[in-house]
Amino acid sequence: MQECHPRLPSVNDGPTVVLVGQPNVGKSVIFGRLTGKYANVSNYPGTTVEITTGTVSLGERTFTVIDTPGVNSLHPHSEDERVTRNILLDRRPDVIIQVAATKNITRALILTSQLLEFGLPLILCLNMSDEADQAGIGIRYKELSRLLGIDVIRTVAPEGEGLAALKKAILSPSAGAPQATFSPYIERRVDAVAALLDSHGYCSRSLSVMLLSGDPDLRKWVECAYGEKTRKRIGSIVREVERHFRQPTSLIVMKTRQAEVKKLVSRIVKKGERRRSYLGELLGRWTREPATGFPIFILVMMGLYYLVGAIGAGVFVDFLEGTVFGGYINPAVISLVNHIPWEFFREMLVGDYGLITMGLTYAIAIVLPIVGMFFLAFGVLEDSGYLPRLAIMSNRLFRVIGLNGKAILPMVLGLGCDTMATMTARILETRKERLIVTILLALGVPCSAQLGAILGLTMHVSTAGFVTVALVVFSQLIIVGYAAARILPGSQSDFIFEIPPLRMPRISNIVVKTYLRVIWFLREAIPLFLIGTLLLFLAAESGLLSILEKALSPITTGWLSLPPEITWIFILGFLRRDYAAAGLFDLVRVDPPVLTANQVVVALVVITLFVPCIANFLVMAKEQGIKKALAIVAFILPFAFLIGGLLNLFLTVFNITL
Ligand SMILES: Nc1nc2c(ncn2[C@@H]2O[C@H](COP(=O)(O)OP(=O)(O)OP(=O)(O)O)[C@@H](O)[C@H]2O)c(=O)[nH]1
Ligand SMILES: [Mg+2]
Repeated sequence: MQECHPRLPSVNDGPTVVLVGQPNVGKSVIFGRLTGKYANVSNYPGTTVEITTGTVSLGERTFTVIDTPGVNSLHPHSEDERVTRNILLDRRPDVIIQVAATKNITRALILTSQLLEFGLPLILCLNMSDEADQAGIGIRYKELSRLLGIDVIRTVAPEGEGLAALKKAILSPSAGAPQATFSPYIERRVDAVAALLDSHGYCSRSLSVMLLSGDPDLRKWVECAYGEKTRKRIGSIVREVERHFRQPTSLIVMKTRQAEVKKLVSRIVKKGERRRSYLGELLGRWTREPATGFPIFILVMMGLYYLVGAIGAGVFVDFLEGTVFGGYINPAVISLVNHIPWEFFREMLVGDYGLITMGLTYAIAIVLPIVGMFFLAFGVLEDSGYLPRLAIMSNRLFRVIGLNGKAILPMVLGLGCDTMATMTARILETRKERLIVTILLALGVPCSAQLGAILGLTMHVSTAGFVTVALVVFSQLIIVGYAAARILPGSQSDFIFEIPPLRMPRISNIVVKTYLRVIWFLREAIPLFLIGTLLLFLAAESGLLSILEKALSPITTGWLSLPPEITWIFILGFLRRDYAAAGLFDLVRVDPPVLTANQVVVALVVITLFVPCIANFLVMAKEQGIKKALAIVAFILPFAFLIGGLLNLFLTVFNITL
């Protein structure tokens, strides 16, 4: 058979276990527990948007384990859901583990009913049973297992509870039997479609039900895999069923499943005493309601401002830059380097644009403490379940810019790293929404190091400076979003978003996550910082830098009223946003400062709105195609200078000093 789906990244051949389940139910925690490999774990739906693979050895056998993005059903609505559905079709896993939140067992069992139709070995892992216990929801595990014909295992993944039983079950799983029986009319059509697919011989009942439910994506796949003739024959059966019923077939299928699951649930769920956690519930409600939610939001932001701006960009940077690098490392390196007879190399290493005195110092002494603090604070926010709550409060605002509250996740994650966040845009349902989010991320969502520099620098300047930068950037996001929502073709989706409960962040998860992010930052940033410094050094030595400074002076010193030194900062901005931020940070902290308060604010606005860094550009090209990525950059670059200049004009005309 022809290959009709994007193949997975190469994984070892051999038995495969696929973890599937609704979003935010603990799949990635179980993946980590099984494979010993960390997959990102956060308390919001949509953490995993791409598959992660690892291995586990059980007895004599080594299984490839695949962690997948959460799915609400096997009729995908978004890009990440499609990834999961396609894996089941492509990969013919040897074992499917459905991970479920025990508290939401009804929803989980609807997915189970779909998974059983694949006819593949299935294990149902009822996770988060600690939370179900608290809510007074008891499960008759044995009975459920008997009724479904598969292993049902109780787990509390972060504690490792039930993992041994899960591993045992992987070695001898059973396939169970389809639960949902549809009306005889539909059953006959299911069989007819399945017969057409039978040459494939794989999960034909499940495929058949999905096709009858009207899945345009699958129809294309059928044409590719079975040819046009089969697609047309199936198409005519699908249309016949559609004509027969007044309602969409998917709705009828879903109703049958719901009825079956309802019967099942009444047999296996025991309601017990609910143990209330008043504080958790109260806080959970307060963060969602506007009257209390808004002040809490301000408090959270102030906390972030203090941690990243005052402690990260203040105390830690001062210590690392002043004491560690300024007091020990740089003097020691300079005295060593002074033994080198060639001035060119001495300058290259420790001069004004020295690899060590500038490149490494910026990366480790300025950016690292800022992003480190940010990652730590952000990890706590991610794990508490606070971020998705912002979705409710921001839904109205997002409507204006062609999105809905769900888009808050990629936008807020952009504050960590715009590159990662651009990938998270996959959780959005329509192409248009994904494109708008990609544009806005590239345009005006500062990444962690930039944000840290904004916070740190405006602390040097004034609160008015911070407010100005924030207002200008925010208003541009709204204006551009508003325009994009009207200009770009495509549709906007409804706001359906699962809000998880507030959970106590787990220190071990936050430590691992922050550590991995810091390592990732060092790996990504240091080479680029060094390359950037080298290029800058060569440009300065060859005289190219002063030529560029002159050539760009109508914009830099003219339109923006900034000193000529700003040129190299803008050039670095092309490479990495945080490098530009660090450069600016350095220019302001020297005594006397090279920039006035107004200039700092104008420069910050420009570098925040400035082009995305190389990594972000590459991801944009991957997700949206090179043409759109180039178009976005072609729009943003002049736009950033335009807005910076207009702000400068405004401040000058009205004689405002920040
Ligand atoms: N109390 C409790 N929390 C859990 C349990 N399992 C996972 N969690 C928490 O639930 C949240 C979601 O876990 P993930 O592993 O990221 O969930 P996921 O299913 O991979 O989510 P997506 O990738 O978004 O689909 C995290 O905050 C976990 O710490 C559990 O058994 N009990
Ligand atoms: Mg996950």
